[in-house]
Amino acid sequence: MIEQLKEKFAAKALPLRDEIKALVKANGTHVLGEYTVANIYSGMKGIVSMVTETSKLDPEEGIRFRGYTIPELKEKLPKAPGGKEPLPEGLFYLLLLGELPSEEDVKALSKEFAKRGELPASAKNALDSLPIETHPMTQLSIGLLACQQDSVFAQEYRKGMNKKDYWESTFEDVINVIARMPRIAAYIYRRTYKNNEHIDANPDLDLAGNFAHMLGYSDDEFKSLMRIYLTIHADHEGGNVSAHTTHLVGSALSDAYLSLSAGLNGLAGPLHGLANQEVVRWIMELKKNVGSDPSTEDIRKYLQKTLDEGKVIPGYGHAVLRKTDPRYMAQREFALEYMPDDENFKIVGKIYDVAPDVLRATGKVKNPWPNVDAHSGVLLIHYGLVESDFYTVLFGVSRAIGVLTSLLWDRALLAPIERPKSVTTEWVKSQVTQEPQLN
Ligand code: HAX
Repeated sequence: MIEQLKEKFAAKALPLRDEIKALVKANGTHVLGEYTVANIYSGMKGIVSMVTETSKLDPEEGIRFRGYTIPELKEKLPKAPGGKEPLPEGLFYLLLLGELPSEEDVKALSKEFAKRGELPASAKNALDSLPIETHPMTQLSIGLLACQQDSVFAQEYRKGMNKKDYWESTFEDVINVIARMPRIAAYIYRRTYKNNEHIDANPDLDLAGNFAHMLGYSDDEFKSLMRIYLTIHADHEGGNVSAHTTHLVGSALSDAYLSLSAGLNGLAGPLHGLANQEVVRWIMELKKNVGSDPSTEDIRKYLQKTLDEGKVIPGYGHAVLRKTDPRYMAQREFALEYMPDDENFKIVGKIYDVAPDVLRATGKVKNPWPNVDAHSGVLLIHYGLVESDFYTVLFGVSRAIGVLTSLLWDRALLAPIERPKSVTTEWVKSQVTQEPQLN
């Protein structure tokens, strides 16, 4: 199956390489936009500066994966027998080829991931050598790097491969890394929180089901949660920190292991993926202060206190989105179906009732609505996964699917090394024409 997938990918990606060449030749001077002094001092937001084929984010509507919204994915992607949630293998197929997979395609992918997931001893040894209090995201990055000696791309590059063939060895790396990420993550979870008692993979399960199993959760609902979780966190177009970092590092022809590890280090920041951990810590602090059934007024005061202390409200705001994140809504729907009376879910709902007003009142927050991270933690707690320091690792396992698919497209399209121009403030000042001051 994997050979067929490779052929299908080549049939889609390689002609696009020539198309892009022709597009740039014919339209290379076409102006797409302008940027301002404010743009370069605000994290380059709003500057169109890169191409990502797999997904696109609209500020009002949210993410579309190859043109499909999350509700459409839930309807159209294959599911596990008896399950309602899409399988992340299906999303990988969609991101890779731009077309929906059949049940058979997804089953074959599940098998392939199960076959390729085995970790080298180097990864387990590297993880075992770390102090147990090492943050799970640091462990994830190190565990992945400790597999890097297996990179097919790095080995072929050393032998002197033709640049036209870069994508083929990257294809192997991408499948291998996606297969290994849940195993690295489960290894970290069991060594850190479960007395180093590991659980063997079950090759008959799908990627997310097997992940739940290796973490030590046999509940079918938890498996469903992992399936939707790994699907919706996978991709969010190219400019977010984890995707952009993976792409940037990959542009130096660093292999998939090195590039993703760098991306994961970005995901580990509290303004990005670590926000899911921070949200739960914030909710637990709130409960400690005002009890487990806080009123909306209690919550309003606690939100204000957080802002007054010069901190951010985790799980709220976004650099691009200007509406409630559809990934938040997908998780809310899951909660409404499976755990409507959960105490923490109710608190998340109450925060949603008041936080946007509190944030709007600051007069500066551009998006007062919740993002993906506002919701994920309480779902995990419900099923007993209470170790919040581990939450961003789950995000990382999912994010690998999106950013590595993009890395593969970069290789196929022969994306160049990325090297934006930087300037000094002295230079900016010299460019700004000062109006004569009137006295
Ligand atoms: N709480 C308090 N202040 C906030 C805020 C929030 N949730 N969101 C934005 N602001 C503040 C900014 O810190 C900034 O303040 P200063 O002018 O004093 O620097 C101001 O409002 C304007 O910021 P913005 O333009 O609205 O937002 P940015 O694009 O700069 O930042 C962030 C986007 C997501 C980083 C921001 O909203 C934030 O810090 N949110 C909380 C952390 C979080 O939830 N991160 C996860 C985001 C989604 C994601 O990547 N998931 O992985």
